Amino acid sequence: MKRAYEIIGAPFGFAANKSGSRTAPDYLRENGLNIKIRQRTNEFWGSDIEDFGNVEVDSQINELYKSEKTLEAVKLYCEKLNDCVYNSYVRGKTPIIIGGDHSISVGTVSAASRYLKETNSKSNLGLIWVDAHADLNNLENGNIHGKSVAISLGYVYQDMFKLSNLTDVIDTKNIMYIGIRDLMPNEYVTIQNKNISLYGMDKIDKSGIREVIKEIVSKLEETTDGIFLSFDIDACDGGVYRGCATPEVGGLTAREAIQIIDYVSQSKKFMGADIVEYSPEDDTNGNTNQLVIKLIDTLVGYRM
Ligand code: 5AB
Ligand code: MN
Ligand code: MN
Ligand code: MN
Repeated sequence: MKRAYEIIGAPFGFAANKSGSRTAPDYLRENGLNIKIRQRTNEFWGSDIEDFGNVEVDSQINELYKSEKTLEAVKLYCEKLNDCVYNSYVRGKTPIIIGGDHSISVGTVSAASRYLKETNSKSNLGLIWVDAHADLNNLENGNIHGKSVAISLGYVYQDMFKLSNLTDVIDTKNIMYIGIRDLMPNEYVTIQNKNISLYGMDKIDKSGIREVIKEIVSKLEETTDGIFLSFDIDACDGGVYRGCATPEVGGLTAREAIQIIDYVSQSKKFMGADIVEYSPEDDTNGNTNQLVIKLIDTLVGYRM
């Protein structure tokens, strides 16, 4: 399917235990992204692609962080990102957002939902969350990048978020988790109580990734109006791909990750994706850089 992709950098890294992901968008542009995307996709593979540039962390957001108001910083940044991604949809683009830590998905997921609401009168967004973690922590303490899904659902920080368009943007029945292998007890309880679909590594071991992703996409194609993919690099095997804040051994292989992206991005309901948590400074052997470039190439239609 031919699409007009728009790459949007989201260099926000204040919400993780380590802030290495803040440099990822610019680092990737200088290390593999530009040349590959321009040459392969534009001229040969037929899809259009443009680099929008970054949604910058401005001085006001920086100040909030410095005065220990990280949650306020996340909110302000995600409001900015929401507007940018929403406008990308209005221009007819398929946005591909490069994080930043996973808190930026509060901005991207809400933007996809907002666009669906405005075009279909209701928002019935499907969300595929590929991650070692569920990011569903609903406790007030702890790193905010571990709570993005909880914020999108309106399960935490309601005082702060309820008047914004960032929260209450997705239904639990439309969330599909892939690759999860490190759940907190409160996340486990929420997943059980709300009956959220979870395809952990054990399921992938048993059925194979092709079956898993086919099942997920066909369910969401039937029941939702659009599919957004949120891909945390720590979903991939942390024994091999060390370039993120929280590497976890026993995750996806490169081929499994590529297959997920390849399959999802060919769905007619695919609305775009974010790729988050890549941390160049933790990527001492460059493996993760190569993987991320490959994943972005796959997203924008470079196929083998
Ligand atoms: B990520 C953990 N649940 O809250 C926590 O990388 C990990 O966006 C969060 O998935 C990881 O600290 C957040 C143990
Ligand atoms: Mn995550
Ligand atoms: Mn994670
Ligand atoms: Mn992570």
